[in-house]
Parts: sequence; C-alpha cells; structure tokens
Amino acid sequence: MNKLLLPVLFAFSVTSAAAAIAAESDGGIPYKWAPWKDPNNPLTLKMTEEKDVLFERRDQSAGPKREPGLYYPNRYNFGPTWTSIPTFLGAPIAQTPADLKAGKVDIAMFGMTVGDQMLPGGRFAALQMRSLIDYLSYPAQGEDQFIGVDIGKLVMADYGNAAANWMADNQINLDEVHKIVSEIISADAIPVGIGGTHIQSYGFMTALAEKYGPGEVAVIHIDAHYDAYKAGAGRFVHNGSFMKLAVEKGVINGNDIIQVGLRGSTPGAYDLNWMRKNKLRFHFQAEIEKNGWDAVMAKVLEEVKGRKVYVTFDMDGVDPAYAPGVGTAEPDGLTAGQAIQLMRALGIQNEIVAAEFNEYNPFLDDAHQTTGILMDRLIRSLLAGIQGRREGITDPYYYDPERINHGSD
Ligand SMILES: [Mn+2]
Repeated sequence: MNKLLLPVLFAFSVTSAAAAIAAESDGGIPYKWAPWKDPNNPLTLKMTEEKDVLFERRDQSAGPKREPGLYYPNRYNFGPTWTSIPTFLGAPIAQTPADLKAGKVDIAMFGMTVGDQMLPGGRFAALQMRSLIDYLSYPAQGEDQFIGVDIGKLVMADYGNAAANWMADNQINLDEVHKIVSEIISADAIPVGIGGTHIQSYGFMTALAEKYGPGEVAVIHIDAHYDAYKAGAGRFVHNGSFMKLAVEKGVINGNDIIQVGLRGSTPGAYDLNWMRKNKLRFHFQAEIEKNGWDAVMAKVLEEVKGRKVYVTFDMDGVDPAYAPGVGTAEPDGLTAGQAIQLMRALGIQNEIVAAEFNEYNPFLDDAHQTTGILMDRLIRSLLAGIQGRREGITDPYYYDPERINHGSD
C-alpha cells in the first residue's frame, strides 16, 4: 500500500459507520474488508509454486570458465554510458562472493528492483542509474571537488541486481535483498544498494542485525516520511511501514534510528507518540527551518559519532525542486547541497557499513535526469567521505584548502 492512499483508507475506516469493525482491527484495514488476511478464506491468494524462477541463481560453474575476480565488460578504457555496456559508476563486474574476495572489493554496488510504490517505476531505477546520459557519471574515479579525494582509489564492483517479483508478497523480495547484502558483508565489502523502493531497507536491516547484532549499527534515514505506519493492506510490510516493524520485531532499536527531513501530512499524534516512546531521533523539516541546517546537521553528526552507520536515503527527503523523480514528492526538504554535504560528512566521520539509495522513479524524472544524477552524486559524495577517512581526514567539515582559496591575491 502506498503512502498516500493508506491514510485515506485508514480515515475512511474510522469515520465510517463501521467503527465497531475498525475497533477490532489492528489499525489497518478492518479485517472484514481484508479477507486476504485470513489464510483459511477461499478468497485468499497463495503462491502455488514452491519455487520462483525469478530467484533461481545461474550455475556459474557451467561456464565460461574464469578465475574469481573482477572483470570489465567494456572494450574501451574510458567511455560514456552510450558507448559502453553500462555498470554502476563504470565499475567492473563481480558475480559471486568469491569475485568480491579475490578482487579485494571495498564497495559492492548492486541494483534493487522492488517497486511497491503508488506511482510505478522504482524498479527501473537501477537500470537507469547504470546508464545516465551524463558522460561524467561514467568513470568510477574523479576527485571530489570539496575535499580533493579521488574515489577511484576505492575498489568498486557492480554486483548485479537483487531480483524482485513484482507480483509477489514482499517477503520473498526482502529475503533476496537480505541474501545479497549478507553475501557482500561476508566478503568484507560495503554493500551499496541502488534503486527500488524504501521497503528494501528492511532486508538491509535484518542482514546487518544478523552480522552485528541489534544495537551495533545506527541508521541514518533521510526521508520526507517517517516510514513507521502500521503495516496495512494485508501485506507483510510496505515502503511506509518498515521502520515500525523493524523496531517492533527487535531488528533495530528505536534510538538507533536518526531521521532527517520529515515533513508533509504525517505522522499524526498517534504515530508521533510511538516515535517518541521508542526514542527515535527524528529531525523534522520544522527543526531545520527553526534552527537552520548547520545546527541540525551538527546535531545529527553528534548523535551518530563513533557509531557504525547504515545510510538509507529516500530521494524524496530532498526537495522535489532538486529531485522531482520520486514516487511521493513532498515540497520543501533538503537542498541538493545539504544532502551532498551530509553524505560526505558521514563518510568521513563514521564507519559506514552499508548504504542504500532508493525511491528514485526514472519515469517521473525530468529530461535532464536531474534526480538520477543527484543520486549518483550522493553516492559519490559518500564514497569520497569514506576514502577521505581512509586517507586520514577526521573532520567532517574538512575542505581541500586549494578549493576554498584561489591564492591569487
Ligand atoms: Mn521512505
């Protein structure tokens, strides 16, 4: 269920004469209207196949034979996306954990293809992100123009996509995200998920909880929406509810969630109370407007200092003036510059253990692919911060002296 329709249905359920029905429901759609919640109801749709071909892995040993490691699919050393077989940031390909290990990969990018959004298109974002019509997006190299660090020093790989069945319950899709994140982590690389909708964050969080244990990793959650609606519409979880489920199932502690950019028509009093009770560290746009971006960013950095960090970036956290290609656009929000600054600062200050950039809808982007290019730059800024940290930069507000003073006076 999408973010906009859900409150409408919810409001309908409680304002109709069926208040008694609503009272016996869990706050979502009343049970009587949701027969699919009852497994014994003949109307309930079930998977009839044990296996889903979409998730069957290719037998890599069947050939062609090759040594484990990274390989470039392209003929040319340098080339824009339209002369290439596109990969994320032009990175070489890895197909298995053995490839990641043999290649000593630092950053394993993979495409995510879940599309549970009111306005369809998110599942095509990974495809688009590999082929932006922007030749500067192509090489996985280049100096960050704030801190003068070359992200090409990181060993990057394109780890392919996580499949998602666009007709199935999201449980199976999240299992696949979980699996791929786990494969990457087990190869000591940092998973960077690209594309799809925000629900996939749940697969990241379960994989991270499995590896590190709950309470070890803090989540930086940039979003217009708090994503803690009660799960509704008979679904396991959706892109507006996964945070609540993650907290209630103990996948993550509420006070390990730091949210930035919340605004719009939600949450209401009930959910805000839930957020306070579970000690989420939320930073509404209201706080940014009142105290200014610098103060709020400083507070976020202070709250997360010394922690392992997982970044989950919903592109609708950014003002649609800068990022129109999203499924649930919400006016106001972070500027492109603020978002870029935050990514770079987090990469410098914290040990980034995973990151994921979602809710980009290429069908709703402008002709310049403004949203896609911004998402690309957000990824690069985080990577620049990560590499800067490896090179000994410790100040999240560090700038390359040569880039803030021309010295010609
Ligand atoms: Mn979201």
